[in-house]
Amino acid sequence: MKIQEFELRTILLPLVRPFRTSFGTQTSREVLVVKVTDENGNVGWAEDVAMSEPLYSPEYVAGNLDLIKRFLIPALFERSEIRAEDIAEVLAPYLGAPMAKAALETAILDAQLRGEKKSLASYLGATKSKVECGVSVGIAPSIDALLEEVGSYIDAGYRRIKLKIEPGWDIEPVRIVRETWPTIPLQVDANQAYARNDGDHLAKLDPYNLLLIEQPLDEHDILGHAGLAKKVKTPICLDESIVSLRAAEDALALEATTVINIKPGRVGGYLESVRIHDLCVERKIPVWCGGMLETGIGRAANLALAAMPGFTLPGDTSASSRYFKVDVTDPFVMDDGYLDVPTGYGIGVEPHMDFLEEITKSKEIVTR
Ligand code: OSB
Ligand code: MG
Repeated sequence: MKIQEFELRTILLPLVRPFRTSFGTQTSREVLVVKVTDENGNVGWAEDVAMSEPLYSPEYVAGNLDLIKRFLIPALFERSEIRAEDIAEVLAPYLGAPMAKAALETAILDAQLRGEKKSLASYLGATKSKVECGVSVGIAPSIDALLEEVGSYIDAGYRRIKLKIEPGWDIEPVRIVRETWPTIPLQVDANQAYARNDGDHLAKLDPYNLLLIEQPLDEHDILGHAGLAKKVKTPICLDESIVSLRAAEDALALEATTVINIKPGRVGGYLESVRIHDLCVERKIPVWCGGMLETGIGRAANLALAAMPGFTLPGDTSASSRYFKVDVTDPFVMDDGYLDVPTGYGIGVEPHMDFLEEITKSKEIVTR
């Protein structure tokens, strides 16, 4: 396709409840939304999953907006014709920024697929029409508040609970949630909050039949995770550390992880996500789709990915109502613990423009 223009928009959406993790508390979601238009008028949408501040990863909204305008879009405009499959290579000279690159690649892929009248799910090789939903539960103000929140999700039909943990909020909340719901699939996410010598402490989670412990140590500490995996019986699952296919290969070779969380933004896009999925299928490593508090735009694409056959564990693919009172697209509504995979062309959803305009903080158009 020949790209005509990009529209770069930042929006701000309040969360239905504060989301506290070991890296901070989010009360709203600021999102950089990318819209691309090609010479034939095909439009593609994507969201950059970077957050307002560089707390989960080095990327952040204002930084990515600058990077995209200053370097990435000019590199794309140098090509007269481009396909989504070329984007990663064209942008590779500019280091890092997988979330910014993923947003551009996904918007272009959406426009390309709409032009070809094909859904993202079929393009990726999805085999499921609906996916099982898990939910990520923030660090609560009290045990009572935690039980109330988890109970509301279980009543809503969620099929897997993930508790955010940090030192001081770990063994006890897990013990009580496990005692209250003895059979619910349960896992924890530490977002790098522990140290190499916390192995004995984290082993105290072993009696509670957890599916996995997500990212206990620093994202760069692959050897530390390998050491921890020998001390702790609960499977280790890396999130922040898996920034590419190569990082996944290294972590598996070093036995630092036995489950992998794939987030398209974190690995540079859906095409790299498919490569990691394929590696995991070949190695019989269970995979699940992570979340970044996406709006309906990112959620639609994640559901297409999570419908691939290797995604054997429920993901952080929750319903719109878990995050927002009003979503930017038609809301994703859970039915019996599942969300339907969109079947329309491209990502299969479109933002509601009136609402999008209402929550827009800034908007600019970059033309060739
Ligand atoms: O570590 O998985 C994470 C949200 C923002 C940043 C990092 C993470 C998360 C979540 C929520 O756990 C996942 C979701 O429901 O989108
Ligand atoms: Mg995580």
